[in-house]
Amino acid sequence: MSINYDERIPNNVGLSADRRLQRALENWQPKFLKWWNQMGPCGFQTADVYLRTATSVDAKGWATFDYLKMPDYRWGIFLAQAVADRKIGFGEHRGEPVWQEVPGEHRGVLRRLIVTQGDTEPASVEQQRHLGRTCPSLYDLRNLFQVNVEEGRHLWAMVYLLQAYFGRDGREEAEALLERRSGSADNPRILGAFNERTPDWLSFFMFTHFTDRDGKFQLASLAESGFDPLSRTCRFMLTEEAHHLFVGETGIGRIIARSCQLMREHGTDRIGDYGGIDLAILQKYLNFHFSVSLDLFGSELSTNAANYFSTGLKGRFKESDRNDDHRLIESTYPVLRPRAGAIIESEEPALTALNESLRDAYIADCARALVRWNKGIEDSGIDFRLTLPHRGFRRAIGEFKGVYVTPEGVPVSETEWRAREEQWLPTQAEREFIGSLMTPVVEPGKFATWIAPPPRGINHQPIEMDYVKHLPTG
Ligand code: BYC
Ligand code: FE
Ligand code: FE
Repeated sequence: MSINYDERIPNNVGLSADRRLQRALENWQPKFLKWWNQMGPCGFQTADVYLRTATSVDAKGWATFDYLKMPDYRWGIFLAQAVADRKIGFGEHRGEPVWQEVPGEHRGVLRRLIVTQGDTEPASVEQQRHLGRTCPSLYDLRNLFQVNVEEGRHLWAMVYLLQAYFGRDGREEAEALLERRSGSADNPRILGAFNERTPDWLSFFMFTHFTDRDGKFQLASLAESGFDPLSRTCRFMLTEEAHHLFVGETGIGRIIARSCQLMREHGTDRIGDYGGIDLAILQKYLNFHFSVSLDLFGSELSTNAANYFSTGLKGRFKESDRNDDHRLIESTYPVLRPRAGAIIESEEPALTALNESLRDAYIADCARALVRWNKGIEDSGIDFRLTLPHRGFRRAIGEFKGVYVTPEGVPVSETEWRAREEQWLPTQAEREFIGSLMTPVVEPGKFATWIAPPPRGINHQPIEMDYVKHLPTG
């Protein structure tokens, strides 16, 4: 399954054999590049970045690393290897052969799922476009750009499906994906989190940890799809996604390590004067990014979600590892719901509760990372523990929308919640303080005051390698 790099659009889908599709994608390619140049990493398009590029889709050794200017990155179409005789694993069509073409009756719904997924990818690039100028190190700068070019490739992954399988509608959607803008008042991105700002690197690491992790769970669910091209696309995207999650989790871990070091050195937990980030401020950023990412799973009770599943379009996380009937017609699932000033657990039809069960898997994954961070804090002898806020805290979608819940999970009045909001979420002054720490560090091997160096470099290279060369001057 090696990738053909001789073509204008690198691919492993035999693009040259389909002239119509090839023309459609070659027509979209310059529009993508125009978007990348306008909305991609601001100020760094001519820098040489030590990037990995996909060379095959094998489990082992699928990438090469080299210096590249980002607009020269070989964005392309890479599907994971087909599974022979694959069968639909869930829903009404369980046991039937997977679809290689879009079933007519599911066309609209499937297109919508693909568009929603595709929309997040360029959105994140737009959100992160100003971060290069305030990088804490060349190592981190390179990781930012790696994430950015791969999110660009994820857009290609979805645009391929739209162009290949959805005719004129698909072509129109592919154009619209380049037209919406993160945070725009009149043409915003589709999902809430992708219209928030990512103004500083603490936000960036929180985003790659918490919001890219929604990507992991959504892509894994779509990788179960009965529509085989979607499944194969998502399977390969997941291998790229792992790096984004690595950037987020280790980025926050390194901030924590540095904060703990400064706290010990100076015998105080207020380390702002020493160029560090107080763990209490980090907790507030965590509260924000966790809650905004929880909204991405949709409503607790969703007939959309039930339909995606019953029709075989979107499965559950690790569907095939589960020991049940994979149809869920009779099953129930416990869902937390606000009721008359309390939060109660209510057994709901498992089919309509699928968004909530995916959210549960996500929360458990976030909790595992939190244990690792807290272990680091504990090992430094510091008496502070990070926590995940309650799932009802600060929600804008679903059952908890318009309900005021503390991070501990206590429903309170709006007045009380607003009075205490500053204890839970970053204040303007704290955001400005974090902003003030964001002075660029571009000397190879050097790191900003607020973050520890990583234990090792990229691709077995030394930490002090010049991961980005020919930086803009001034
Ligand atoms: N913001 O029935 P419901 C990633 C809408 S991240 C705004 O509960 P459903 C990445 C919803 O669309 C992964 N609107 O929704 C990460 C619906 O609208 P309509 C992205 C929202 O369909 C970092 C209405 O509310 N992939 O890859 O059950 C960097 C009713 O909601 C939100 C996917 O999301 C929100 N947060 O579930 C780069 C997978 N939530 O139809 C990339 C594809 C809901 O009434 N998408 N709404 O107009 C899906 O599976 C589903 O669309 C959702 C929503 C899970 C998002
Ligand atoms: Fe992505
Ligand atoms: Fe990602």
